[in-house]
Amino acid sequence: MEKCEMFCYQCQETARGTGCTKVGVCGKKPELSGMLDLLVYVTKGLSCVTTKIREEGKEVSKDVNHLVTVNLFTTITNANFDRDAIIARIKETLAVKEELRKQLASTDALPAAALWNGDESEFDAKADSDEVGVLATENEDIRSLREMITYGLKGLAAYSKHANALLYDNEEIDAFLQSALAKLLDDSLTADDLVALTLETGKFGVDGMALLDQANSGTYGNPEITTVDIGVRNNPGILISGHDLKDLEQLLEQTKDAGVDVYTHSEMLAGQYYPAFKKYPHFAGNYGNAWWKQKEEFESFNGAILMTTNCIVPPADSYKDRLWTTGAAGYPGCKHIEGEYGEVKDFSAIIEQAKKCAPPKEIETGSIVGGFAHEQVFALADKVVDAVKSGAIRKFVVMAGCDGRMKSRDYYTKFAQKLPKDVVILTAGCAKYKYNKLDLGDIGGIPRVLDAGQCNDSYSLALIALKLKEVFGLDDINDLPLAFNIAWYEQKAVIVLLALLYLGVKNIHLGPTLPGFLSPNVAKVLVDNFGIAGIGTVEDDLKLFFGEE
Ligand code: SF4
Ligand code: SF3
Repeated sequence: MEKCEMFCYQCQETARGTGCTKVGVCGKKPELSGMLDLLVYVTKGLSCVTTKIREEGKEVSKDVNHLVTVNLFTTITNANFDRDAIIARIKETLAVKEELRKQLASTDALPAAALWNGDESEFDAKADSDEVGVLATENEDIRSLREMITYGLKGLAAYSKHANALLYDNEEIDAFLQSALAKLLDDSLTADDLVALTLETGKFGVDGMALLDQANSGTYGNPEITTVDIGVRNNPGILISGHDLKDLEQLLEQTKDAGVDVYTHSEMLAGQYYPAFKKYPHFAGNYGNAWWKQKEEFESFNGAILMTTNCIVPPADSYKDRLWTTGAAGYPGCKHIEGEYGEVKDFSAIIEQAKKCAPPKEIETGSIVGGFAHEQVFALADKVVDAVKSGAIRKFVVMAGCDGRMKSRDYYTKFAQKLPKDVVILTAGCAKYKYNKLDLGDIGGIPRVLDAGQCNDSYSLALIALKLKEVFGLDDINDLPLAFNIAWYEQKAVIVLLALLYLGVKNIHLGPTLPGFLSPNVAKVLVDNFGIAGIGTVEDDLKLFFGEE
């Protein structure tokens, strides 16, 4: 293959559906893309060393586990555009790896990535070499499987990182994550081995989401039905986006007497559903929509904005000085707030800036309802089961996942609008913004859009499905009156998908386009074994799912 300036096909918006080769559709430039590839490479190298350390019966510290998860999270689409921050992570990773290598009784059989070391002046050349990056694997099918697993592991790392921030750790998940990264450098593994590793990744995806679910609900209580205001108040505000609830907690605590209101954006909407945050009177509603509307919504918000994770859209100069990052997120020229797990982050500078800002401009009024995570739905189980038994609810459709810029995503709005009135949508993730303001009504008091929360709360949807299976005495989850029409964008959706496949869910429809990283042969494996399919027209799909025109 001809050498391109960069190569990335990890997200749904990849150029031409095949790969960004000159510049990312997301705004990622080649010099950043190469450094992110190198960060993945050295993280795989470190993981070979840690896996060997475990094999020799020695322990790997939590700090090293956290380094791996934060590194992978940093490389997720739209998480971090700051090349200097990536270079710092590569240096730290190499230093930690070199130190750990000394613990090994033998370094025989370690792959090149585990043996390579270099200083910053060598990073660009290394990133540009044939050994680093997606195209380092020549065989198209092996590359496809390796990358699908890598993306799943990035999603798993993101969820683990959020749990870790709440001081929940699971050594088994970290050990798997690192051993899987190491296996991706092992040329002796066949396509069949990698298919098996894909499913194993799905198993740990379930475990990772379970860990985060425990961390979130153990720390902040179980999400509950909540009506969320989508209008504005009169005070200056801080808008918090991304997925990190620990950051939300600290921001709410530090702003309680500051005279500024805190609003959620995009995926942080789910923070509104947790009991622990309801005690803050200055916790205002949700402002705006999904991540890709940032340019207009961050402009009109007027106040300070805190990005705790992806998805960052390269900011306009008009509000760049109001955009702050923390955790794995970063953007060059935007101020970054540091803080290790267990430490209190200092948000005082954001708060001081916010105080001087104008209040947000109203862009919407009214409210939306959410908070239908597993415990809340279980509390309503009798009502739901009665509605299914009486035929008032004919079917559920899982429409979880991500939102994105592509016009073709209008499909999801139209699909939701045209759904038969006796169908209920189960959702999680920012995909919901395509239909959560359509006023789809309720069925005997059960809203027709049941929002469990963030993309990681897709775990709740799986638990709800398993509960329904038990209540209805079914042997197979696929016998439920349940269809899957999932939207995807970045790598957290990949781990959610692999988790669902591991749980035995068949016939998932994935859109708006199938992943560019699936080679024809790997796509065929998914179609033949799991019934994975793309989307068609709204009319055809309604007919397919519900037998209706
Ligand atoms: Fe392209 Fe997506 Fe990669 Fe960005 S993350 S470079 S849009 S494939
Ligand atoms: Fe959304 Fe980025 Fe994936 Fe968390 S915020 S679902 S796209």
